[in-house]
Parts: sequence; C-alpha cells; structure tokens
Amino acid sequence: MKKALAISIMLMFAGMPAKAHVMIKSSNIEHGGIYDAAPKNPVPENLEFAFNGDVGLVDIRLETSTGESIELEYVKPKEFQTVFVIPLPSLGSGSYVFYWRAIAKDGHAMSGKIEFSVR
Ligand SMILES: [Cu+2]
Repeated sequence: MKKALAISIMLMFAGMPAKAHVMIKSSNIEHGGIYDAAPKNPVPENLEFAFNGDVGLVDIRLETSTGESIELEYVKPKEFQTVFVIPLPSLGSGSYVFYWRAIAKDGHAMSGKIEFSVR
C-alpha cells in the first residue's frame, strides 16, 4: 500500500513537466535581429510570435530605443490564442523594442521583449 502511494506520488511529479507554464515558443523576429532598410533583408511585414499554449494578450508596445512609442494597427483578440500576428508599420533605420505581456489560462502572467534593429 505504501509502495503504491510512493509510486503514484512519483508519477505525479513525473507528470509535472507536461503541465509546465505556458511560455513564448517562437518569434519570426528574433531578439537581437538585424535588418536592412534595403530590400535585401527587410523587416518582416508582420511580427509573428507564438506560445506553447493559449494565452490572453494583455498588452503590446513598440518603442524606439529612446522610448518613443510607435503606433500599431492591431486590435488585441479577446480570446485566448497561441499565435499572434502584429502588422508592423514601415520602420526606418534605428533600434526598436517590442514589449509584450500575456496571461495564461492558469492565471500566470508573463512578459518579454524583443529588441531588433534596422540599419
Ligand atoms: Cu502556470
């Protein structure tokens, strides 16, 4: 009986990674990404980022390196979803920071930033 309990507790812990917190999984613009104003290596038209589970997007912000806010034509979805596609305005030479905040279905808040530059 005791052994069965120990095993079931072990299985419980073994099962935990599968229930790990939702995290950002990928982004087409990498943190530290460098693009060219020339058409050879342009900034993608959309910033597309994905999580490994559904999240509610709480806030997004695009700023220049000096903290100037850049307007985004994007309406945050009310539903929880995994992939977000944010249309980007045309960006001149400079450094940019994209900030995001999201909340998982289990209530966990998460946030991050993606810095990239155009030369
Ligand atoms: Cu969590």
